Amino acid sequence: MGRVTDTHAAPTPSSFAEEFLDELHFELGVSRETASPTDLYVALARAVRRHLVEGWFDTLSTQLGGDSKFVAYLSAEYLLGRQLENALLATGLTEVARDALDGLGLSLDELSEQEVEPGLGNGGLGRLAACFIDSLATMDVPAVGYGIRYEYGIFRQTFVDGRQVEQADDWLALGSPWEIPHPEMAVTVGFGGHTEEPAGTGEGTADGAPGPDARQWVPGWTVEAVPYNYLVPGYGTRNVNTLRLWSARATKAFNLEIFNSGDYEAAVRGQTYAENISKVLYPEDSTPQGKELRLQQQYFFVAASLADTIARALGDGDLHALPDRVVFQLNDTHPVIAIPEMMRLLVDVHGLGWDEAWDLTRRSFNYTCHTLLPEALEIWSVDLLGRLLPRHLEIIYRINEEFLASLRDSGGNELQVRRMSIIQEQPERAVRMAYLATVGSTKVNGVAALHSQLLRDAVLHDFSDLWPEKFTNVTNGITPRRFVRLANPGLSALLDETVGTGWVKDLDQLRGLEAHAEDPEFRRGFRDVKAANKQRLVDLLATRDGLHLPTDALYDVMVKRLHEYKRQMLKVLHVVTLYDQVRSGALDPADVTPRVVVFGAKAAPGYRMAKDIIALVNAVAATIDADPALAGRLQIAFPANYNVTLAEKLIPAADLSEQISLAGKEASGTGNMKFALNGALTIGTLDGANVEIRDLVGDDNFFLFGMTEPEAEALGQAGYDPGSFYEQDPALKSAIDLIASGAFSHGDPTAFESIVSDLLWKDRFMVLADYRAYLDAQSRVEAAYADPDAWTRSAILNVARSGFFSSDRSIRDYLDRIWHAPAVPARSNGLRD
Ligand code: TH1
Repeated sequence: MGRVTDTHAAPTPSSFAEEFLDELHFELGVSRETASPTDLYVALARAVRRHLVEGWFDTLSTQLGGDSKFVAYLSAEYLLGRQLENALLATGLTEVARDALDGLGLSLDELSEQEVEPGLGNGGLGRLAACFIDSLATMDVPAVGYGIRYEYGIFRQTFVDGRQVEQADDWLALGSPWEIPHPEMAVTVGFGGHTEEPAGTGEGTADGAPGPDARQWVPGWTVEAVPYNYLVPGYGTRNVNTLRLWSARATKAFNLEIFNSGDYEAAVRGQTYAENISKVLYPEDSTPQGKELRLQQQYFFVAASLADTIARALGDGDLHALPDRVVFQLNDTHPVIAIPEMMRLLVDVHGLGWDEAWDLTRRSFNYTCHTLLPEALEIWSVDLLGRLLPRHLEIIYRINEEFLASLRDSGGNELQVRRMSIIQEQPERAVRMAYLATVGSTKVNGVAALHSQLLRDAVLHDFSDLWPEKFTNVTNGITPRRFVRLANPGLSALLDETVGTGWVKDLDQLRGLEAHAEDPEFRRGFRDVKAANKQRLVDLLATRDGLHLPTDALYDVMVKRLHEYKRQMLKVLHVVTLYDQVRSGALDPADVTPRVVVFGAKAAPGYRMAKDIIALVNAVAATIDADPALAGRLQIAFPANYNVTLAEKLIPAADLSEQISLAGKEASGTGNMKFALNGALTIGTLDGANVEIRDLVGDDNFFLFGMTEPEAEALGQAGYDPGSFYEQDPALKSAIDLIASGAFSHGDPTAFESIVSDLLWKDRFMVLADYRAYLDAQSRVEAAYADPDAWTRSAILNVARSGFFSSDRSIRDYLDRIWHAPAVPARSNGLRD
């Protein structure tokens, strides 16, 4: 027997050190002396991964052995963050690994820093998917996450003269120890071509005849989808679930004939085209890029995942059992092409009749909508769809025909029929993917209470009238493992001491903290944790970004994608106003609460206004820094390349959480939850999940401001005139004038003209209308912060009352309201028994 790890015995530092060196020597082929830091990290990751495999096998055999139902989560994005520390936490090996490495003269913390996070998502939607698969694994729910293994994830952001510059995220360059590729299990995915009458000898029905509704799709070209498995360990359970990401590979590696003829370029051209499909994540947040490649990506991963799912759920079993064996969750509209794909599989490939296939499909799918912005609702032109997926377009037409006929039958008028058609006619014929998802699903959910209500009342109003029982809400959540236990070890230790360790799996236990909010000793401990987290952040930003920041200041943090609806501009106007007032002598610098305003934000590369706002933030930061007037009292820190890794350091250090979107625009937000759970107070509008946060933590512990959704809606209807707000508020006028004067652009008044004129003439997200209320709320923040005891009490209550925002609770809601898939704890099967 070779040097097989005996995972039955609990690992010790010395056995773990041996495994680590095994990996380094025999798998990576480097010696301890010549190993680079990356080598050491990779060897460590692989040594840890060994301890997940047995639980993974047990999980697979338990789940596949019985007749349990499983959740297939279809998502174009998974924003995973670093894997090593999470795997150590799940396996309980953190201290063993630390000691083992110490013994070798190495540092666990230093090696952890080598890991490049897999940034396979843009923002909240992708991070939500990552939190959900963590909770599913922790709760022993049979589940597979399906997605795309982008070769390049979300771009790396740098600043050049304060402007965003994007660099490719080659996260795979130094190896990827967490994935297990299975090229032998590749699935062929077709594109293009045409449809025709089926031949009588297809796979078809049992007797080989095609079903009555079948057509034959003859694709014009194909690619292979190669699965890469990622292990998703549950916390405090044997269960290890699977995340299966697909990578595109050319069907014929290259055309040997052409290659031999000497035309090397032509030989690889086809390969390059095919493999481009999983090359890069679309760096758009909230707005879909209407690009052919994006549709290719969507169909690519969906087709592979459905083939995989059906094989897994049914084997050779009965297709009619499908809805009892698997439930698909569509993460926004990106995977909605799965609905016609399922119909194609059932009708064309398996020979079922249309009605039966439609019934099975509808019973198997559910759809989560994550937005309200009209520009974010995906549509695909009939032209493009017909070219890329001709059979799917035929199926969509028939779904629509039957749906519209049923509407007419039940007395729907022609106007209503047109409004609800899955096919829009103007300005071009196109498929409305959200409508297709709604018609083809059992349940449709929004991601926060307000959002779900607005879906019913506005975006999908007709559908909710027709099928009220179809609509439900599942408020988003975040995993306490990553966002408290790992990100905030100081707070975690305090929680363990105070309420026991059960909170990590049962976040409602944080309620037990309330009793301690008045205890001076506990408050001191809590404040010490916050201070230590600030120190940790200050140290990090000094080495990472060369920033010099004080620790004894209010940390006011706004981190999220840069988007006008999120209103980073409102925060900028607040800072500019303070600066302006000090400069003009209206405000004594001694009266300014020492404050560090932290921004973190990536802008979509093609989003001009967002990039201009980034440049403005950096310009204001530099100007304030260079001016002695505010020295040590007000500073902006804008570290580049905000990502999950940085979030884990920033959020625990925050005092104030900025959640200031225009009411009715942010579907949920999830950063808002992370801050509250880490003891920051929120300044926010009644938008998304802010509403629920405020309800839970209490009005006294939340700085509310701004218009409500109906008020904003009414103002828009009445004809919003931002100029009138500018004219009527001298502080606002002066702040905008200061930007327009070139004060932040070396005297160049044109630098931020686009921002200024947009604010004055358009201001789609009503920044100016909420400015005064926001400044007043910031004054309340300052007053509250001046009383450290009261502030700490509020912060403690934020933590104590945020248990609801665990993604475990979200998953419980999905299970109860939508999935009805019972937990199945993995049984030990004994890898080597
Ligand atoms: C985000 C929402 O903006 C955010 O409010 C929510 O908390 C999060 O999803 C999770 O539910 C969205 N991200 C995207 C990304 C794309 C398209 C639509 C949305 S909505 C590409």
